[in-house]
Amino acid sequence: MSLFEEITIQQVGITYKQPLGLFINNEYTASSDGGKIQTINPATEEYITSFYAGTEEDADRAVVAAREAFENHWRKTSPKERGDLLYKLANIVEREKVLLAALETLDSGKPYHSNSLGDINEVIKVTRYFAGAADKFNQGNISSSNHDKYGYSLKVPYGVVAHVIPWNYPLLMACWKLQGCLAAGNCIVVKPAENTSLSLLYFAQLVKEAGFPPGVFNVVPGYGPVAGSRLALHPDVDKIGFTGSTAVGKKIMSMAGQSNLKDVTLECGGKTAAIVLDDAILEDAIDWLTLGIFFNSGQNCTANSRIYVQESIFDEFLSKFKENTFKNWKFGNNYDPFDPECTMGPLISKVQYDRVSGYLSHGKETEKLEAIELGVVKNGIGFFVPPTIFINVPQDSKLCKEEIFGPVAVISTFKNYDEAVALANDSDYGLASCIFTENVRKANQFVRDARSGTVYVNCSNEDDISLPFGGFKMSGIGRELGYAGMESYLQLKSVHMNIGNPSF
Ligand code: TXE
Repeated sequence: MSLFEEITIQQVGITYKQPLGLFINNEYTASSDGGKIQTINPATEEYITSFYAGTEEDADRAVVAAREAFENHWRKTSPKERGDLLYKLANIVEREKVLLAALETLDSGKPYHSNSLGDINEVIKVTRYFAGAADKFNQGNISSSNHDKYGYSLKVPYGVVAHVIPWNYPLLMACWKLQGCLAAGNCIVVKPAENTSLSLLYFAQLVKEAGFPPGVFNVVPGYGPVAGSRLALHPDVDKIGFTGSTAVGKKIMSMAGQSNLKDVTLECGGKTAAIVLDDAILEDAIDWLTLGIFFNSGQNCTANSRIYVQESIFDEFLSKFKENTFKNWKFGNNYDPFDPECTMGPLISKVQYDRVSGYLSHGKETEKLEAIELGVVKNGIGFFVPPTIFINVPQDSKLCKEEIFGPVAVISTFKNYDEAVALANDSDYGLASCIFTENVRKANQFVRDARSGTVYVNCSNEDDISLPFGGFKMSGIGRELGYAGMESYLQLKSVHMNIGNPSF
């Protein structure tokens, strides 16, 4: 029962030891029943390795470790101590950047140069951001009490916080949550996605190296309905943070309610609409929009998968959109995500490949929509899907309503601003919206009209970790990043300090 395996990633010339065990109390350990999950390279379909899958008992073990660490010492640490540890962690991640990025590419198929390195750079950035935030975003208020009383509110950590992570940004989505949560003073049990656990397992030993004490940071990889559900139902978990599908987000919320009414932060799916008005600078808009739908092969919760273009500029838009896609979005030589030319990798798994292919055939065959493929997949190995657009799609089409989570956009027209806003807001989701226009009044009006947690004006899928991120409607509850990324992991305690009357 080996807890490590030597893996070579030839493309970056690195051989390293991959941890395969759960990480509890700063040690790697086998799962209670010895069960493992196989992981494969989605670009080649080759087997990489197998890691231990946490059971309910293992999740319980991790929660006990986290609780003990919280009560015995972590809750007594100062914000500065936590910030210092996060700064150390950021430096260690920087040292390991090439390996971590290569690992993401191997395990998830992300293009190494244009995508994975960026993910790890952002992990470093977000770690430093919350290191600095540790002693700043947690201040309470003093109330205007009477002379005999001193009333104030404190922001305190929850205690034990569980996190359930998706596979589209394996380490980055984890760090969006974990760093703010640690900075706030909580202890953590995190479950990565089944198909992308390697990077977080490797990262765990870096957390230990930075000096985080045993039990503060625990990783329990495993299946959602087993380890994930146990964490959501656990009576001693105080809060759960989740990113994934809306269907599972609903289950997490319901499990939180069924058990101990733990608090939840949910970041669920999206169906971002982008409006292109006739005065937009088309080349710029199209650069953003192809990035917004094809980056990470469309596996983004904010992917601008619905594009509404003002009727009068539709033909020009379409021809420039096609040209831009052919030029910028490529599988690279030999369909190798490590190739410097590769900007588009495979989908994460056979399951996702089948799901996205199902939408493509539904659009083409069942709804008889006009589809245009803007790339060719030739080799038949790996879960590659060509960038595809559907033209003039009716608003009630499944392609307009459901999150496809692949490189697939619907492009339709509108006559005027009011119609465009009605179309954009016509969704169960409300994660993000975009508008492209040179008219500042229209842009400002859209910022007010859009029913979404984020509004992009003349951009799309823009990264900014200093701004809160989260959804309206069925896209979720709560916020990550920015001041909210720490506030989400703090709760308010009000204090009535009687310094006047010795008795009532
Ligand atoms: O997600 P799941 P899947 C959307 C996207 C995609 C669809 C399905 O539309 O096509 O979801 O992807 C854990 N209790 N997003 O099936 O199942 C699971 O182990 C507790 C959007 O992979 O939601 C994994 O760790 N946990 C999204 C995590 O939930 C459970 C990112 C996400 O998996 C569980 C990913 C359960 N019963 C997918 N079942 C985004 N918002 O960015 C599963 N999990």
